[in-house]
Amino acid sequence: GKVKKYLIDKISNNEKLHFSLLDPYKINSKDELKFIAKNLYDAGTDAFLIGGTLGVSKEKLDFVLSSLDDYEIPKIIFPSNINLLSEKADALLFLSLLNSDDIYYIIGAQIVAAPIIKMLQLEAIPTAYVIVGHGGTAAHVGRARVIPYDNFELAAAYTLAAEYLGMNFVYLEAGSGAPEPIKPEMVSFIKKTTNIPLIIGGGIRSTEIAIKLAESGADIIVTGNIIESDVEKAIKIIRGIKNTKYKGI
Ligand code: 1GP
Repeated sequence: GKVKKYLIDKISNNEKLHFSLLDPYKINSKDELKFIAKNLYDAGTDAFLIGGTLGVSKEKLDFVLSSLDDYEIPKIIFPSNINLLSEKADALLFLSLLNSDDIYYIIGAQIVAAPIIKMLQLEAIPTAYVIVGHGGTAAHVGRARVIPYDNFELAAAYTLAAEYLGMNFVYLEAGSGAPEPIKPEMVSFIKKTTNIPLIIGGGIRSTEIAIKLAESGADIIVTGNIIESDVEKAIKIIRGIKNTKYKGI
């Protein structure tokens, strides 16, 4: 568990982490990718997360992974299905979509993927995936029974269940491009109930909201769309959360 250790060590050190989500379907050229990746790396992003729900072929995935070889941070696959597996990654979030109505996304895809992951010698990081609010394409495809933005108790119950199931992380997702991110108040409510590290993503477009989420207890902030549309904004988000500590608010 090299990558898991790298992440947990930083979190235990009270550091706030940032994941740069790159969607291979949305990346058009190697030059564009190199420009974005260098900027994010220099700003201090902690890992590249590679994934997307639609249009990701093995070729596109491998193209993105091999273009990131120059950087000394982990390349972690964020799989939407079993087509997102590659030996070129350092690890993958081994996700179970806990609030899916379809058993395939809870344990079906996982049993098909597990022997392949072993064969590829990929590090699998047990992660509960829980979709909140807007949900976006991930909720539609994953048949998620989304948790309303203001149902903090329900989100906390899922998170606690994930902790008792032995997951290492909980990824609370509002959906890529969501009009509203997860509320900082929800994160803070959950943080008071459980100890499990929280990954928060979906619809995070401003430094202010990223900082609020980190102060409320988000351990890892994920940004995707903003990286491709405005890398300068993504850089500000990274720098902003790096100066932030959990305030217990
Ligand atoms: C999606 O949480 C991520 O899975 C990132 O969302 O693209 O809205 O930043 P955005």
